[in-house]
Amino acid sequence: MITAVVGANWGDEGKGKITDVLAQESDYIVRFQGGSNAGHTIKNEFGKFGLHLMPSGIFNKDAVSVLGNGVAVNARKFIEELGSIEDAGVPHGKIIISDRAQLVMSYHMALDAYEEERLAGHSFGSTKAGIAPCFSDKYAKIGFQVADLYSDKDLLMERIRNVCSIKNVLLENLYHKPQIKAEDIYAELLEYAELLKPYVAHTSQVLNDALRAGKHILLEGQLGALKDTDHGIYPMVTSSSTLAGFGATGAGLPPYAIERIITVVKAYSSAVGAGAFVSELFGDEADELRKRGGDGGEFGVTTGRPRRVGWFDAVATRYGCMMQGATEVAVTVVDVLGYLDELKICVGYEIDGKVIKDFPNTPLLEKAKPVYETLPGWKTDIRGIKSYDELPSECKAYIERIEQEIDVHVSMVSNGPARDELIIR
Ligand code: 2SA
Ligand code: MG
Repeated sequence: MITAVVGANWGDEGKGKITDVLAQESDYIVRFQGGSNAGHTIKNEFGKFGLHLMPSGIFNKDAVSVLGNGVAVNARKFIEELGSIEDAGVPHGKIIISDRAQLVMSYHMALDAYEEERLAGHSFGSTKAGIAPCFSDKYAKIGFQVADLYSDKDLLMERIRNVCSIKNVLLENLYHKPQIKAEDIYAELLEYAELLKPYVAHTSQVLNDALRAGKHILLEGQLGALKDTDHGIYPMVTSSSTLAGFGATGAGLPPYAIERIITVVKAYSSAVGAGAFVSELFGDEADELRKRGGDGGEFGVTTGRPRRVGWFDAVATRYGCMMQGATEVAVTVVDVLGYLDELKICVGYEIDGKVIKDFPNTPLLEKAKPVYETLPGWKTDIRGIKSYDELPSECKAYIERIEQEIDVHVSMVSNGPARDELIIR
């Protein structure tokens, strides 16, 4: 059977932790989209890790970690990350990378940074990990799949020269930056061929065989529904689908086999990068929440930049859960909110004098003002609590109000960063 762990919000919901917990009972843990733009924080007996490309299941030595065909693979980052995990003494399991995954090239990262620089005050706030240029090239059919690393030199050179002629027009005329040379790109591909060789596999075949053999497969999503290319706050989105439905494509598995879609919902809102954020907080209130949030503050795991924070947005989250096809919800970082006298929940958007409950398209979203409901705080530290019934009544009321708004059963409540700080309801 297949389980997916995905995000309902703007990313950084705590999917890494939930994946790490579920990975203990999984045979395969698969990343199916995104690339090293992701930052998944995990705290376990080996230490605290900020994973980017590596599936969060790497800590189960009996499971296979898979980078599926839907992933943008940065070979150098992959080796670097693996090295840091090995240096920490983690006895990890086998890792395989799809021969159909796209390669992130050095010019993708450069072009991502140049474009953000060119857009200046109007930039997307990308992670500069080369994600948008890499996925654009994939769909423009000028990208390189991992399998291409082991193909005939003449064929490869022809494609490289084509890429150079396209990219160099941009580099020279738009960005006024150094051009790329075919020999350098070839050398880069040779380097990646060497680095990735031990890991390359026909992963969709491996996964389908595993599925037929009754193995447990866990699909690990990156970012959240609101950063999905189609259904998110376009164009302030990422360049691959963040939805569980895409898990079938990005891993090469049958869609009907995804039985459980655990959608991770953050107990307050956070986002990085540009884009409308209706329930955003500013000033001291925001600083306080940012400082107390996450595990050591709400700062980007990849870029280190401060995250924008705000009240729980029920309109956006209900939509996020719907787009994910959530079968159950895990609410995370609830412990962080224990300092507040009262909490607000955004239960509607006011647009041009009318209150709506269904998440609108981007031009309308830009005009939306939050409609809040206020709930009492619980004013106590809930870390260490092991059962749902033992939570303070105000905390349960907050969770149950969220549940009512999103209309999906809350099956897990995370009350701390560690693996065992998870209440199963
Ligand atoms: P990109 O780099 O092309 O995918 O950026 C496009 C938008 O997607 C957002 N984005 C993210 N949002 C939250 N978390 C992300 N990962 C890191 C983390 C981010 C970091 O976990 O902290 O370190 O800053 C992530 N990656 C991409 C991005 O902000 C753009 O809005
Ligand atoms: Mg993250």
